[in-house]
Amino acid sequence: MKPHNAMYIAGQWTPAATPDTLPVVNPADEQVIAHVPAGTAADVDAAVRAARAALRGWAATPQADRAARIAAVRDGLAARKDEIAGTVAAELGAPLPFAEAVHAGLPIAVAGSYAELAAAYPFEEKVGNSTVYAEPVGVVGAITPWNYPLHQIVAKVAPALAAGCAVVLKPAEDTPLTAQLFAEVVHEAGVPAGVFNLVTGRGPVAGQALAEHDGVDLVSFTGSTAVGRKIGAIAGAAVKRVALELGGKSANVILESADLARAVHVGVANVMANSGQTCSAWTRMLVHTSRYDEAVDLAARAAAKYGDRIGPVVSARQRDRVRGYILQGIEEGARLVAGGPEAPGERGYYVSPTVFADVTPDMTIAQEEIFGPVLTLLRYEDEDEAETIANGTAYGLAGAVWAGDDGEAEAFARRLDTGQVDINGGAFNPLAPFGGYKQSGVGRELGRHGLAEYLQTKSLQF
Ligand code: TXE
Repeated sequence: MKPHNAMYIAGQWTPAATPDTLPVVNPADEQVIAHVPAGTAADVDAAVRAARAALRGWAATPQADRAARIAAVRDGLAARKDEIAGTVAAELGAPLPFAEAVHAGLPIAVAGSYAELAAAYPFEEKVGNSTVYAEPVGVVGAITPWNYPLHQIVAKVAPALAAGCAVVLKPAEDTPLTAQLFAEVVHEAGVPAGVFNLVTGRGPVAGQALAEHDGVDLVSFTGSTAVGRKIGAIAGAAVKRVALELGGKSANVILESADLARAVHVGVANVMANSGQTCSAWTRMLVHTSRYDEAVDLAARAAAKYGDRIGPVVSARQRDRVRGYILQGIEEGARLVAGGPEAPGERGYYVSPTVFADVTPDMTIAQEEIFGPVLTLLRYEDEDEAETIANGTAYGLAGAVWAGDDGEAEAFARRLDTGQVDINGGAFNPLAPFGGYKQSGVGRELGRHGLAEYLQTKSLQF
C-alpha cells in the first residue's frame, strides 16, 4: 500500500484542510517511511458531518446486509493479510511472524466474529406488553492507540458497524498506515460512503476535536489513563456516551500448587510479547515465598533467552519512558536479574527483556504501567496477602492464576478486582468481554458485550 496524503471522508480520499503532515518512523531502524496528513478540527468536522449524513441509512439497513458488509471487510483483511503484517512490522517494529499471527490474525478473527454477531444479534425483544428495540447510539468517535494498531481499530469499528452506527476514526500518530490500509479494505468491501471515515492527526488536535464535537454521540477511546480522564470529562460535560479502555498492571498469581516452571515460562512470554506493549500484560508475577527464588531463577533465564527476538518499542519517547522506569526500579532497591537500562544495539528503539526481583508492592515499578518488556516479581506469604497485593493498584484490567487444578485457580480468580483472568494459561477468546475494573476503564470490547456498547434501548408499550 502507498501512503495516502489524504483523509478518507464520505467514501473518498479527501485532501486535508492544511498541508501539515506527521512523519511515520520505523522503530527498528529509525528511518522515516512516510508522511500522513495532520488533521485539524476542520477535517474532523467534515468527517463527522459525513458520518451524520450516512447514519440513518445505515441504521435502517437490514441487519443481514450490515452483516454481509462486515463479512466482506473480514474477507478483505484476510486477502491482504501479508500486507497488513508488513505494514504493522514497518510502523510498529513488530517481528514479522508476530505481526502475521497476532497483528493481522487477531483482527481477522474479531471482524469474523462481528459478521456473525451482526446477523444473529437480537435487536428486538418482547418484554410483557412492551417491545424493546436496541438502536444504534449514533455517530461514534473512535480514538485508538498504536500498540495493536489494527486490532484496536477493528475492536471498535466492527461492533459499531454491526450496531448500525457510523464512525469517525482517529488512529494513533505512530501507526496511521495500518489505519489507511483498513480504510481501503472498508471501501472495497462496499460499506456505504460516510459510514466509516478516517482522520489522521495529533491527539490533542484531531483527537480532542473529535471527542468535543457535538455531532459525536459516543467516544470510544483506548490509550493512557491520563488522556482517558480528559475524554471522560469532555463526555461527562456534554452528556455523551463514553467507553474507555485504559492501562493495566495485571498480576500473574502463581499459587503454591501450580506447575511453577510452566507458569513462569508462559508468564515471561506474556510480558515480552509485543515488546511489553500490551495493556493486559501480566507485569507483576506473584510467587509464594517458598518457591520465590526458584521462580526468579527461571524467569531470569527465560528472559535472557529472548535476546534479539523481541522487536523495538514504538518510539524514542516510549523507549525513554521505559528506561526511566528501569532506572527508577534500580534506584528504589529492586534487584535486576535480567536486562537493564542499556540499549542493546546502536540503531532502533530497543529495550532488553528486563526482570526485577525483590520488588515490593509500594515500588513505582509495581504500581505504574511501564508498557515495555519489564517483569516484576513479588513474593507473598499466604493467599490473603497475594489477594491484597494483586488488588493493590489503581488498575484492574486482566490477570492470571495458576494452581494444581482449575477449580482452585477459579476460586482465587473470583477474588481479583479485574475484568479478565486467565486460568492455568487459558487461551485468548475473541468472544469474551474485554475491559477494566477500577481505573482500567469503562465499558467492554469484543463479543456481544462489545456490540452492546454501541446500542441504546427504546421501549414501546402496547
Ligand atoms: O497514549 P495516548 P501514548 C499507555 C501506556 C503508554 C502510555 C502513553 O502506558 O506508555 O499510555 O502512550 C490520542 N484528546 N497506553 O502517549 O496519548 C492519541 O493521538 C484526544 C495504554 O501513546 O493516550 C492516540 O490516538 N485524543 C494503551 C490515543 O489518544 C488524544 C495503549 C492514545 O494515545 C489526546 C497505548 C487528547 N488530548 C498507551 N491525546 C492501552 N490501554 O492499550 C492523545 N490522544
